[in-house]
Amino acid sequence: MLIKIARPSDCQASEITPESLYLSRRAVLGASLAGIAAGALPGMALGAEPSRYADAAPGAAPGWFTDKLGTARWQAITVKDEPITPFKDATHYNNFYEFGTDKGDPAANAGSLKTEPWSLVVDGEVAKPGRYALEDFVKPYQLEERIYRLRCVEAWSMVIPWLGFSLAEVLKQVEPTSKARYLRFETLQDPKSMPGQRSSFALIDWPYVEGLRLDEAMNPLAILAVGMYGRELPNQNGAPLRLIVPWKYGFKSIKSIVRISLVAERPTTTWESLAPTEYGFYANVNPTVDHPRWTQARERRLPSGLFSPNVRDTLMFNGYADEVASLYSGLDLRKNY
Ligand SMILES: Nc1nc2c(c(=O)[nH]1)N[C@H]1C(S)=C(S)[C@@H](COP(=O)(O)O)O[C@H]1N2
Ligand SMILES: [Mo]
Repeated sequence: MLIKIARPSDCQASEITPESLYLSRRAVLGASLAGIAAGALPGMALGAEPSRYADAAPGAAPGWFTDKLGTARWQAITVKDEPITPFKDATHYNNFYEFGTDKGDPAANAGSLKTEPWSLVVDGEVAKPGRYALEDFVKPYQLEERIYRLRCVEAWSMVIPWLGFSLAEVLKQVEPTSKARYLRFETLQDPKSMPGQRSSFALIDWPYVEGLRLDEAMNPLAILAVGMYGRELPNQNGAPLRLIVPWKYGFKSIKSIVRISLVAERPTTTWESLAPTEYGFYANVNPTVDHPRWTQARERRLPSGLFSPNVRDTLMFNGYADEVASLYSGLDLRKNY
């Protein structure tokens, strides 16, 4: 059941909490959000290399990551004149429903996620399917720093320095067949370490699934990230491997990926299947197509507070129109939101 609320006239945090609001209204049907286990803070061990970002907590990177960092291309893509969001905000204001629906839940609970060893399956319509240990999967690719805007469908945004590699390069290696038209990504399903998957009111049909058209996935902006702020990904940000598609709303950027399948049909994705009138398959950032419950014309850039809300205009394709608009020529973006 969808509960409609009055459309706010501007971006106010108190009114715009769509994904979590949607869930918490459902949760009212039950008692409280039970089953959320406390965990240690992830990735806070000592002894790692000092980060290039002074405010970033050092991680406890696995050896393969530290090796890759040595040959990383720093600032391969950057955002001009927009400061990078403080590490603290990027790691303590998260959406990762496997660990709870409040913004602070992932940081508090994701310590239980075991990211080593990690294996990844690539299958479906590819000439070279395989199951890889993460370090073997990552080995062939050039690590690059990509400083991108991240725009959540909830109308807040950040600027985050990711470390990752080109998804197009991965596709070249696995060789999609002529039948492959879409990618389907799947997050880990492990109720033992993911309290959100144990919650009896969770309406998400786990595992979390996302998808892209093959030509979108081939766009040079699309990356698989293994790090941020000069270090490995903190668990709450989707360790050890996540998708980043900066011209789309944040929910497309699926975390903690265990499977990538090349498929002929458009995959059924998590938020689209939950509320198809609110969250589309494309989910391209578009200030001219409002969410049914709030405007998408503006966004709160974090850090954002009561006295300095830091509201700015949302840009078409999140500011990446030059790079991606041609993917959608001839497509009605009002219908294909
Ligand atoms: N598996 C999984 N991936 C996910 C989500 C989630 O709940 N589960 N939330 C999405 C949403 S709504 C956003 S805005 C981004 C947030 O990424 P960040 O926490 O690193 O900023 O992750 C996306 N990826
Ligand atoms: Mo989001």
